[in-house]
Amino acid sequence: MTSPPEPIYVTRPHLPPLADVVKLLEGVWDCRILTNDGPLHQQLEDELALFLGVEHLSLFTNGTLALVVALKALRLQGEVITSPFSFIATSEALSWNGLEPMFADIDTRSFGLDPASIEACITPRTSAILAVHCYGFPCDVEAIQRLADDYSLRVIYDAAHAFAVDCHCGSLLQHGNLSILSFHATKVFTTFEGGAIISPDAKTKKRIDRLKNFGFVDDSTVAVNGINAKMSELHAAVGLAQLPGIRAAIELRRAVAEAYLRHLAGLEHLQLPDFSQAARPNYAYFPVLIADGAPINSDDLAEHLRNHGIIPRRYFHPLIPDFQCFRSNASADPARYPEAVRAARQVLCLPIYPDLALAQVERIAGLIRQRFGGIGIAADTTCS
Ligand code: T4K
Repeated sequence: MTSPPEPIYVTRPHLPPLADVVKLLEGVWDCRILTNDGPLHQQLEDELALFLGVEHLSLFTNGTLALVVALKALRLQGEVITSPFSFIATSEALSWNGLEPMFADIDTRSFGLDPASIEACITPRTSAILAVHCYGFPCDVEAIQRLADDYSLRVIYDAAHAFAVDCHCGSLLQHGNLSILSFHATKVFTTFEGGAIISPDAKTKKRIDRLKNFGFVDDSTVAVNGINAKMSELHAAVGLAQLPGIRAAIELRRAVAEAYLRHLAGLEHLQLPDFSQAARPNYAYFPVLIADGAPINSDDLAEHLRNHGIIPRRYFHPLIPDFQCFRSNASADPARYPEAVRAARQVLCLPIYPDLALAQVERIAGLIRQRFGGIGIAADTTCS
């Protein structure tokens, strides 16, 4: 009897050769430095900064703690304008800092915050904008910076999805006061669990490095109420082994994305992602929007694909303000963010990862066409 084929999940980690990790771990076994700014941790910080085209990078246990510490480092108070269309960690990090999320609307091309909606949310209590480069698509960084300058606000980018993305003026991670990355198993670059903060200068990096190490300045001095959010040598080893192959892995992702775009082109009622928004995209996700007038909705399509062993995900449904812990928030009102509501209703993220076979992409696209009821080619429905 033949076993059923493996399901195709929304993502699958791209792992470095195990021998490369083991080689690095042999050094750890020799020197017995397991954590606390060990040699692999230092090496990964240096190599990642170089690779990403940034100057100051601090490694973290995960992206959520990086965000919690980034917000703490900026000494924010009051309200922070943020996106309802994100992973819940974005707003949870605000709550952990005693900050109140104020949900603004997004635009459904970039899936980032709409600057006009941000401006409408500003009150005397607003201290910052926490924007998300959702799916790795750049936010409107120039417009957001103009608002920050006009209203004296700080800007933090949740760039959990935006590893190695360039906008038209270089690394996307250079914008705002701080950016954070996630290196979770489901991300383009992974250390199993991990994350980072990108700082604009050495002084800020020093403060952040203290914050992630209990606030210690030296053995007997704690300068600030910190936390333990350090990355271990084991996780750093995985990152170091993965870095040499990451550009090739992103190229493989590109081939998958282009195959989807080709096979799904012209399908009426289906909005395809626009990767041209970034000068150098990372193809982290492949979100499609199913228009309200379509013969099926995103749940129907997800079910149809699941019946064929394909497991897409509705990132990000429910919206953050729909979760119990944010429902009583003053800005948790769908009338304030209609485009985010629409995106959450219509979105489906299709499987994308470096070793997804192009024949499988063609099969998934064929199943989608089939469920839409044939090949229905329309004149102008793709955005890429
Ligand atoms: N900000 C944003 C905008 C984020 O999206 C995230 C995380 C964060 C901040 C916080 O960063 P971290 O603290 O996580 O570093 C996943 C991830 O857990 C989460 O990291 C990610 N965003 C979010 C968008 O997605 P789930 O609940 O979808 O994960 P899970 O376990 O269902 O995985 C999805 C699929 O991936 C599985 O069906 C199979 C595959 N997979 C997953 C894991 C964990 C594997 O093949 N191997 C694995 O080890 O949340």
